[in-house]
Amino acid sequence: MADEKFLAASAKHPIVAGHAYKYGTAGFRMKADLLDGVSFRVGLLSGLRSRRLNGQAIGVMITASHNPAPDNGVKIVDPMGEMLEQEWEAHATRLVNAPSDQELLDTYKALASQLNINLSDPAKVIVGRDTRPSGHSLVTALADACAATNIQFTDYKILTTPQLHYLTRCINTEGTPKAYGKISEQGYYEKLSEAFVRALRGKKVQGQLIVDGANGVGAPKLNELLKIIPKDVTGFDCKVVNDDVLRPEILNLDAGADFVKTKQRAPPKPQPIPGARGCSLDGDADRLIYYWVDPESGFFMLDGDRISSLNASFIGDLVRSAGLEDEVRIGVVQTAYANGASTAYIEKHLQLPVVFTPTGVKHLHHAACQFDVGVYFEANGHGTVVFSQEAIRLFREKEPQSPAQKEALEVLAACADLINQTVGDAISDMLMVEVILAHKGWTLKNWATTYTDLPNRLVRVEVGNKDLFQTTDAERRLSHPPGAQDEIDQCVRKYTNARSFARASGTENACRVYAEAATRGEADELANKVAACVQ
Ligand code: 16G
Ligand code: ZN
Repeated sequence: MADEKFLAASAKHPIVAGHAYKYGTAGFRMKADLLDGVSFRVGLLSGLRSRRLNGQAIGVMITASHNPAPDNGVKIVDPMGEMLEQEWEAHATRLVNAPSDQELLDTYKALASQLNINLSDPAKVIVGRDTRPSGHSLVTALADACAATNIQFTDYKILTTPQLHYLTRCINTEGTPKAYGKISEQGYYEKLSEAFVRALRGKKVQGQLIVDGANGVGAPKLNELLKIIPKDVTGFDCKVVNDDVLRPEILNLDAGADFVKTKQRAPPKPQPIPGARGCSLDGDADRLIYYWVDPESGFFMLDGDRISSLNASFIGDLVRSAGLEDEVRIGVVQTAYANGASTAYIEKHLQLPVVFTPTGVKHLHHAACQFDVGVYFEANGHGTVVFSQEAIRLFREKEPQSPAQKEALEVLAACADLINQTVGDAISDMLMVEVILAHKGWTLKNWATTYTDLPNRLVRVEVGNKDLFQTTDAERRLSHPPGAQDEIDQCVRKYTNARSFARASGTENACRVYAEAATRGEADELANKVAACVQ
C-alpha cells in the first residue's frame, strides 16, 4: 500500500530524461521546467534527512537567487540553518537521478537501509520560496512527496532565503537554551528590529539609504521590517526601490547585487542620485553590495570584502573595549576572489588572521565556526558573522569594569542577535553596516578610504569539459590538467603585485579566471592571458 502510494505520487512528478542532475553549491538549479520531479525527490530526501536526525525539521528553499526569472532551484537546509551536509549532497544526486518511479523507490529504500533510517519514524519538512511564478508548483511537488511518505509538512510561502534558514533553526531550537527566535516571519522582523535598536545604543543613522531590491523577494520583506523599525529612535530613513515583484520578468533585470558586482556600476533605474548612500540585494536577499555615485569621481562600490573588513574592524575594537581580547578569538574567512588589498588590510592593519577556503558558503561558514567570532564574506556580498556560544555567554555575563566596557559588551551582544547566525542575510547585514557607520560616524567615502583595491578582472571562459580543471590550495592553484598551473605562473611572473587563478564554476559549465595587478590595464591583460591558458 505504502509503495503504491509512493509510486502513484512519483508518477505525477517525473524527472526530465536525458539530464544529469547534480546537487551543487546552489542545490539543484536550472530552468524551472526541468525541476518538478527534482523538487518531488528533494522532498523524499529531506524526509530521510529529518528521520536520520531524530525528526528535526529540514528546510527546503525554492529559489534561483540572482539568476534570470525563468530559472529556479531547490536547496536543502540542515537543522541549525546551515547548508546540507556534504555527504548528503551525493545522496541527493543519487536519488534525483533514479531513471524510473520503481528505481526511485528502490533507491529510496536502499538509502534508508544504508543510513539506518527507520521509515516509520516521524519527519518534518518546511519550505519557503522566492517570488518566481514557477515556485508555486514546485512547492506542490514537494508537498506531494511529503504526503506520500508521511512527512509533516509546513509551507511558509514566500520568504527570503535567510528567513527560511532562520525559521528552520527556530523550530529546532525552540524551548532549549539555544532558542533562536519566534517561529514566524513576524518573529524574524521583531528580532532584527529589536537588535538594531540595541546595537545602535542611542546613535542615529545619518542620511537616507536607498535599497535596490532587484525586483525580488527582499523588497517586500524589507518593507515589512521597516514598518516596525522605530524611525524616531534609530534615525533610519530607508527607501526601497526596484520593488516590483508583480512583473516576474523584471526580476534581477539590470538590478541587484550580482548586476552591480559584475557590471561594476549602479542599477540604471531609478536614476542614481549623486552622493546618495545605496545598496543592492540579490533576488533572494542573501547578498549585499553598497555603493554611491560620486558627483566628481563617479561610481564606487563597497563589496563583500569591504563589508567583511568593516565588520572585523568594528567587532575587533568592541572586543578590545570589552576587555575580551584574550578570550575571544576573531578571524576572517575569505576566498581566492577576495581583493589582495583587503587581505593585507585585515592582516596588517587590523592584525587579524585570515583563512582561505574554496568558493561556496558551506566552506566559509564551516571555517568561520572555528573562531569565537568568525567573519566571512565572499567578494560577491554573501556572508555573515558567526559567534560561538561561549562568546555570546561572555558578552552577556562578564561583569563590566567601566561604563565603556558595559557599552561594548551590550553592543556586542546586540550584534550577535542582529547578524543572522545561520547564513549570509542581506537585510541583516545591511542593518549591521548601518549600525557600524552610525557608531563610527562614517560616510561611505570614509569607509572607502580604509584601503585601495587592486585593479582586478574576472572573465568567464567557455571550455569543453570544465571538470578537467581541478584545484588545490583553496582554489588558488590548478592541480589538473598537468602543466596548466605552470603556464599560469609564467604569465603572472611578468607583472608586479599580480595574482591570478582559474577554477571550474560550480554553477555553470565554464571556467572562471580572476586576475589582479598593479594597474587596470595589466589586470585585464593578465586575465586574458590566463584565460588563453585554460581555453
Ligand atoms: C553559489 C554559492 C556562492 C558562490 C557561487 C559561485 C552558496 C549559497 N552559493 O552561488 O557562494 O559564490 O556559487 O559560483 O554557496 P561559481 O562556482 O559559478 O563561480
Ligand atoms: Zn542569493
